[in-house]
Amino acid sequence: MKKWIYSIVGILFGLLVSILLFADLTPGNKGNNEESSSANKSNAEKVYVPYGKKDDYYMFASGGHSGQLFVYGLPSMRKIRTVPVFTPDPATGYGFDKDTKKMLGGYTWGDFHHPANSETKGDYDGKFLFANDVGNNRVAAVDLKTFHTADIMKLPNMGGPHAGVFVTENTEYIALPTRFARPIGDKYASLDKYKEEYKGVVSMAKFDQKKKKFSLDYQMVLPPWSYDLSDAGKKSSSDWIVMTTYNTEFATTNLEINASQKDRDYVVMINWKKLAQAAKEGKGTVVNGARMIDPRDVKGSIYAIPVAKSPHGVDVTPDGKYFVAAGKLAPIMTVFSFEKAFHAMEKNDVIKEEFGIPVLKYESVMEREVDPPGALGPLHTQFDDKGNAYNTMFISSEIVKWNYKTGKVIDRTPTYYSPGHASAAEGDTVKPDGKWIVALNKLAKDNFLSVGPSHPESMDLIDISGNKMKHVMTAPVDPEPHYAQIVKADKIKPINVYEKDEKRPFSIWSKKDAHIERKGNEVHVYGIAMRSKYVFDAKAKRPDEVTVNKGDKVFFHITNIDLDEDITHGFGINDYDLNFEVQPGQTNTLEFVADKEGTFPIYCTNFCSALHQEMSGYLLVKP
Ligand code: K7E
Ligand code: CUA
Repeated sequence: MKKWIYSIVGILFGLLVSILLFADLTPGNKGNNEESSSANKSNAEKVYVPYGKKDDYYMFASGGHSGQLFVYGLPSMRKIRTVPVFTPDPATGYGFDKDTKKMLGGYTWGDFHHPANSETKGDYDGKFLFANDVGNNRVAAVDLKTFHTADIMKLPNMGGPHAGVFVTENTEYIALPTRFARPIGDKYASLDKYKEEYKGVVSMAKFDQKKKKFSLDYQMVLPPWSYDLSDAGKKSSSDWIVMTTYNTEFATTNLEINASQKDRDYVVMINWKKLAQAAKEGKGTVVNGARMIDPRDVKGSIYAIPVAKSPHGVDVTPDGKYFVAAGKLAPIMTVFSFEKAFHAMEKNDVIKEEFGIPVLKYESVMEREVDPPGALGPLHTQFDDKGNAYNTMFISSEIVKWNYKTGKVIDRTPTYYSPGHASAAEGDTVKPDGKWIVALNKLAKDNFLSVGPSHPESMDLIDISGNKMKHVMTAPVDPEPHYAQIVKADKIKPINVYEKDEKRPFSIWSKKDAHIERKGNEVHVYGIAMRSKYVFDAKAKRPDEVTVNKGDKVFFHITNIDLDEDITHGFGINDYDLNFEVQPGQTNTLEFVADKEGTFPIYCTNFCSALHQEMSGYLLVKP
């Protein structure tokens, strides 16, 4: 496209932004939402899951700046669980008990953007879910057997791993590209030195599924551009990752204007396998314990392709043959061909170098541009099983369905309102289901009963099984489900209880083994929780009493010996600001200093039986 087209598009875009920003979007303006009562009835039937039946899908939605993971059932859209990941959760004691407190590393906030399920051969395998923390540079793994966070790793040298998480085809790597450029090694550098000293970094983490432990294999050092949500190749393109960039202007202030100057930014193609090999051979340098490789030093490992102005997400098609970049500021979707890109690399069809990165000729890699009239602000792309793509349009508040092989626009449906991501059932796999798509909207406006100046976010459930999309329902959701993945329910196989393991450190499995050990000023309580009592010291006059001296370091090692599904016991200490839980068959430790003298009731905080109220004890702290 020519420059003048972009200028016209830019003006139209500006106009529409103002119209949409100041428009009063009352229910009367909801376009085609005046459905007949029979359509409403059939919509209601689609989402009704009668008692005794269960939902067909899990939807794993990131909790945005709550730092947590939200689990929904689909199609009912019922919220089933909040799984704490990056932020303490007093209700379950996450971040209170010893192990999870250590795992959180003192952080009380996280910003979780993009969930990614572990994959085998490009298909969700139902084992783990990975999470990124844009706020404090961390990556987490949630074990889908227990729905507990299994490990968290801090990522050095990063400025907000916003553009991940995504996994390679067999979860060889969990990729986390940065959003903000920063000087490497947590150093000070003036913003005047942005171009020289600041870097964009991609962390390539590995996760050992047996040990449930992360390790940082290597990091890529890239120009200080900003990167948005990226994707890994599939099948014939599985060695590559693709990332969109913005701020190739190197703006350091007022990015709104300064990072939107150029007509073109880039999609970056990186061969992660070549770089992994280079890392293995010890190439690059080690900074903050991380091996850092500059792809420019590894021949043929990095290319850039021009793409329309400030693109947002880039997504690889299920067949692995194409990648689609969404335009954001130039309202087009651009389909690129991997095959053409490989061919252009072979022929060295390079127009210039940018920051030492060879730039492939746009026309040699581009397959087609799709430009639905009036559709504005394309952000992300999802897919179905019939070769169709679905794009969220943030500004025109809709989803556009189009065929990525022909470019033909097939259907459009409004969303309420302003979708960021959408998530299609099995949408990031090699085999999407083509049944549902959920638009994750940033604004709910007038959708629900008002709760004051700030509203929840909203999500639209849309039936995509037919040729035409059918908007089925809208539901409120806690801020902010940024992205979600929808996984077939039968792929997820959670356990019912933690297995009894007599060798587990600090566990005891019988009432009579409950005892207290004192070592200097450390008091270790080896106790049990069961319906409906605690036993801390089997031989004591009052087995549910613990007496310590002020200043003692106290450890409550509690095992829940009720090996019965759903019988979780809580453990709260009145006036000590402490609470944690033990799930069936679990052992957890609470560690604290008894710095307050007095008499403190202990009680079970999680309703567990008719005698739950009686499940209590005392902590006595002597002066
Ligand atoms: Cu998920 Cu830019 Cu945060 Cu889009 S990325 S909305
Ligand atoms: Cu145990 Cu309530």
